[in-house]
Amino acid sequence: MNQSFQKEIIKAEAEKFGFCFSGFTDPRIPDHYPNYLEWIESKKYASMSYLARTDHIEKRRNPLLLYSDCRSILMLGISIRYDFETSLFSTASFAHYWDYHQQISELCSQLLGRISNRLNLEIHAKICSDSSPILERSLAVQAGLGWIGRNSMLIHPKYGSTTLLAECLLDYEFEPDAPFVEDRCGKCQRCIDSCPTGCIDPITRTIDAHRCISYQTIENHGEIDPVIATLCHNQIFGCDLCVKACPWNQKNLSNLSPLSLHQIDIGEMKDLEFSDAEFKEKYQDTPILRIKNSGLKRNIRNALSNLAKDC
Ligand code: B12
Repeated sequence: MNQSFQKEIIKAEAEKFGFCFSGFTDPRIPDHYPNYLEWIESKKYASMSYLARTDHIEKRRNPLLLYSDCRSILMLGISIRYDFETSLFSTASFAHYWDYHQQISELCSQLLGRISNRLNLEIHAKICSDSSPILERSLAVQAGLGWIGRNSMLIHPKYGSTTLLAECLLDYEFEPDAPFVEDRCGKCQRCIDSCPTGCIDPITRTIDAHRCISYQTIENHGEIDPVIATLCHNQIFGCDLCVKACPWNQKNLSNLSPLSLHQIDIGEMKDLEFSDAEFKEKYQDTPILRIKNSGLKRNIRNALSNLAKDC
């Protein structure tokens, strides 16, 4: 069986597992690694100091340090909805699913088992999805899956940027796909206009985490700067404003591939009285667990105070 036929089989199988797009790249120094270094040097990572750790920086430059047997990389995308009803509070789309890290990793290992069977090859892999020091968006561009929008999201021409990325570092060499070279943002500035804190730098296509609502409500474990806190309005976990504003996400959601991530009903989150044990019980295996009881309470109080100002 020739390589391109094998790759077609893998892509078709990936689709059956719910991945809406897939492509191949190789473990060379990522084409846009210098952009990462520039971002780190300009300290836009705020308190996420793990991003600037020397060993992490090295791994981002050289995927072989993550998995020394890696010969090629299968990049995958899975679409998530963004049309969840906003109740009193607003939460990022991915919070409406059980922890995606676990779900995607499980789907990837099932997919790899299926591929090994169909191709009659024993393929070993390291699976990553937002869990490892690897430049996921850069690799996705390299694998031909889309371009980087002004808001720094990977935008796929059909599925937009309401997607999560994953990659399987394979110990088998598949020929890389051609990179995506176009920039289809044109003159559009809608993501920039949509961001209340102005955290998007349209020139470098990066985010200044200090001012990003997603960072403030999920990754900042301390106090939120009072000016930014007001701009967070009713957002209590993550932010999709720049994603929702993007014209590439305005298509009919029924066009999307069958979703394979399991949703949860998070309900109205008025958990101000919760003990740590109650919080843990309610949010076990959900993305919300990351911000702990104290983080959720901080965000709810902030949102209530902002909503009160509206009245
Ligand atoms: C740290 C982090 C954050 C930080 C910082 C975000 C940022 N934009 O840098 C915070 C907490 C703010 C965050 C927020 C969100 N995140 Co986040 N995050 C990450 C993480 C762990 C690292 C990103 C990083 O390295 N940033 C530094 C910048 C410089 O690197 P970069 O974004 O990868 O950018 C590269 C490309 O732009 C590339 N590049 C490639 N081609 C080109 C072309 C040109 C012209 C240019 C200029 C650049 C360029 O150069 C850069 C360096 O290689 C990744 C997972 C991972 N391991 O990659 C997820 C990841 C980027 N996040 C993701 C998601 C879903 C989100 C949120 C939507 C969650 C939410 N709803 O709240 C928001 C979106 C905010 C935004 N507009 O980016 C997804 C993005 C999927 C996608 N389709 O793009 C990822 C890939 C996780 C995943 N596995 O799905 N995130």
